[in-house]
Amino acid sequence: MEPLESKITKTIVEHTLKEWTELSQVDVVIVGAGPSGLTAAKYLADEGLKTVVFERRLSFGGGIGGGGMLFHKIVVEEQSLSILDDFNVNYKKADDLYVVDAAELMAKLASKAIDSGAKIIHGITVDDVIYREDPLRIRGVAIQWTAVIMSGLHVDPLFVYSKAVVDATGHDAEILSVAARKIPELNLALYGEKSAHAELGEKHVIEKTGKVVEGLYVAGMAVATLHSTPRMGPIFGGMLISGKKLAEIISKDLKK
Ligand code: 48F
Repeated sequence: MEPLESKITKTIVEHTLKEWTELSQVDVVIVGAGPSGLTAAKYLADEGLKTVVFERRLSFGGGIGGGGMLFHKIVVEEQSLSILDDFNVNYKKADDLYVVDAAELMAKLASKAIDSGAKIIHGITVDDVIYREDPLRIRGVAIQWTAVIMSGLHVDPLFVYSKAVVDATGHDAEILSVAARKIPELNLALYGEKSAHAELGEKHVIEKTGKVVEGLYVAGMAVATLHSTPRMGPIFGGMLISGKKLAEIISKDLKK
C-alpha cells in the first residue's frame, strides 16, 4: 500500500502541475489581489474570460486589511453599493458614507472572484512583462516565487502569455514601472501620486482607469501613480468601481 506521505506529495504536485499547464496561456493576468484587482477578476471571470490573479503575499486584500490606521473599518460612497451587493458585503449607512468591515470585504472579494472562476495564486511576484513588436504590445508577464526573490538567489522566471495584463499593484504601480523602464519605445512615464485630496482622488482614479498601451491596463491606486492624481486614504469605493470599469473595458477589447 502506498504510504500517506507519498500520496500527499503526489496529489499536490499532480494537481498543481495540471493547473500550471493550463495557466501558461490565459486571457487576462491581473497583478495584485487588492480591492481593484479582485473586483476586476470577478467581473472578467463572469464574462467567461480565463483570468488569473498573481499575488506576491500569502493573503488577500492588499491595503484593505489595514483598515484606516489599523482601525478595522473602511468607508465607501453610495455609487459603489451595487458592487458591494454583487459580492454580498454588508455595509452600514453613516451620514453620506457607508462603513464596511475590513476583514469581511477582503474575504468576500476573494471568495466571489474565485466562485466566478478566477484563479488566484499566492506567493508569486510578477517582475517583468512579455512584449511583442509590430505592433508593439504587452503579451503577458514573467513570474517568480516571492520566496526566491526574498532569498536573493539568481533563478530565472517562468512566463504566462496573455491577451491583457492588469497593473493592480497599488501605490507602486510595479508593472507599469518595469514596462516604462525596460521598453522605452512605449513612451510610458509615471509621474507619481499627489498628496491627499479624497474627493478628487476618487473621481480621477475612476475616470483614468483603462488601457495604458496595447495589452497593458491599469486599475486602482496604480492609476494615481501613473497620472499624478491625489491619494484618498481608506475610502475604497473608487478602487471597487475602478476594478469593475476595467473589467468592462477589457471584456469589450477582447471581444472585438
Ligand atoms: O495596494 P493594493 O490594495 O492595491 P489597490 O487595489 O488598492 C489600494 C488601496 O488598498 C489603498 C488606497 C485606496 O484607498 O489607497 O492603498 O490599488 O493591493 C495591491 C496588491 O498587489 C500586490 C500587493 O502585495 C498587494 O496585495 N503586489 C504588488 N506588487 C506586486 C504584487 C507584484 N509585482 N507581483 C505580485 N503582486
